[in-house]
Amino acid sequence: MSRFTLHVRISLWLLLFSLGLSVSGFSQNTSTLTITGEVTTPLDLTLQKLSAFKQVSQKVKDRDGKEHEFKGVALIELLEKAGVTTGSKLRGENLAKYVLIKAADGYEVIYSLAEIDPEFASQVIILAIEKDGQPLPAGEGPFRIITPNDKKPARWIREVRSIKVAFAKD
Ligand SMILES: Nc1nc2c(c(=O)[nH]1)N[C@H]1C(S)=C(S)[C@@H](COP(=O)(O)O)O[C@H]1N2
Ligand SMILES: [Mo]
Repeated sequence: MSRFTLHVRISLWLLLFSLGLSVSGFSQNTSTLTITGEVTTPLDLTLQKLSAFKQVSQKVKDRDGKEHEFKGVALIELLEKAGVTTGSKLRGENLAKYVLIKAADGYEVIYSLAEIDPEFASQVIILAIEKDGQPLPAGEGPFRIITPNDKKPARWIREVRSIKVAFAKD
């Protein structure tokens, strides 16, 4: 093979590789997260919109006992933006509301509103967009819930796509 052909081949590979990278980066950046159900304002959030909210971080240990620092937005802030019954409105029948969180792989978890509201809970549940200073990788992000006080990370749902607020009672 001539040096020229080799050069062309390497350039083509590099081009394809960087195209692949930008396509996967693009799909991460355009992923959206919806907040619907018992809300006054349904939300359609992107990574960019989430970056505009106040950022908080949480240091937690993963299931292997390794410490990580997750950064993102307090879940309560997002629910408040969507007009969910929080704070002084979280009483009476509203205490029977929960949030159902669904991921890209079909995994689902729930939290009751009282578990998320700071007037009840002492922990701050976050919708993380960064881990150890980097955007969450594909398969984990772009959005992941972190619940620092849960002793097991099973509700730290990765690849969150939707959050729906609903009544548990009829
Ligand atoms: N989307 C999604 N999130 C998920 C899971 C899953 O299967 N799908 N598994 C959960 C469980 S059971 C655990 S123990 C943790 C594992 O987190 P890790 O992958 O960071 O170790 O993710 C949680 N989040
Ligand atoms: Mo797990």
